[in-house]
Amino acid sequence: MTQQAGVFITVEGIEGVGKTTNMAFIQQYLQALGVDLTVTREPGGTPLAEEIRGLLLNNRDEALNNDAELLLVFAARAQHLGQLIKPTLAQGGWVLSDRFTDATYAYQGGGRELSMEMIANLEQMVQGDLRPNLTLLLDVPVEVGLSRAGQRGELDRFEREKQAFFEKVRHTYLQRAQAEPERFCVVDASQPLAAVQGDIEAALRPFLVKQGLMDG
Ligand code: T5A
Repeated sequence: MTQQAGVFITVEGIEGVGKTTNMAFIQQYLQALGVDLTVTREPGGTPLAEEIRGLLLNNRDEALNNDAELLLVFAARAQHLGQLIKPTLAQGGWVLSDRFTDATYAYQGGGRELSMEMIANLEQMVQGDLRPNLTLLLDVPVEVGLSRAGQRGELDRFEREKQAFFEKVRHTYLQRAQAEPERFCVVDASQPLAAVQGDIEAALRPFLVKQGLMDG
């Protein structure tokens, strides 16, 4: 692990899995325990990184080259890390982020089929040894996620991708969770919201015990 003093938690999953909904729940849960929490998201999290988010998500006539997409994701991340994540962790704060680099492996690596090795090199360059301490992967079948996301009006550039793209994204997420069980907790997010939040709480508890915030 890195020499960070704080704690870094990320929430991941395909479109419509319920990240935004459950981020609010996790935030309330942690703050009730007295955690000094900064909530953020990727791509984005700072004004400049949010501008890059616009470049990545907005629909336009000119197609975005896959390598350009990957570099924009990491450009936004470098800014986010430098301005917000690293300073917060260095001061002992906790950071809760809606997506981080697992999304790059899943979308650009799995979905776009870019080289995982190239992504790992960029990850090392931009992050050094910094990795999340805990990653909650909310998992639903692709058709469930897309149907939830589709109810919100106009689709962004990623949401316009076909089901096969999201199957590859989901598969890559699950592979990564299997490869790093000590960091990932996979939650079945196809259940009713109360059950999902019960499982999130159950996944957080042992982590919070280890952090000394709860009794075992
Ligand atoms: N991206 C990002 C990359 O390609 N590479 C990267 O490295 C990074 C960081 C970001 C996009 O950028 C890409 C991936 C993404 O395409 P985003 O806004 O973060 O976009 O992600 P989205 O997945 O588009 O966010 P969504 O808002 O679509 O999904 P959420 O947040 O997972 O879902 P949420 O909470 O809005 O819920 C969707 C609907 O489902 C309902 C909610 O009420 C809501 O209506 N819902 C449930 N309904 C029934 N049962 C439940 N358990 C429910 N949970 C939620």
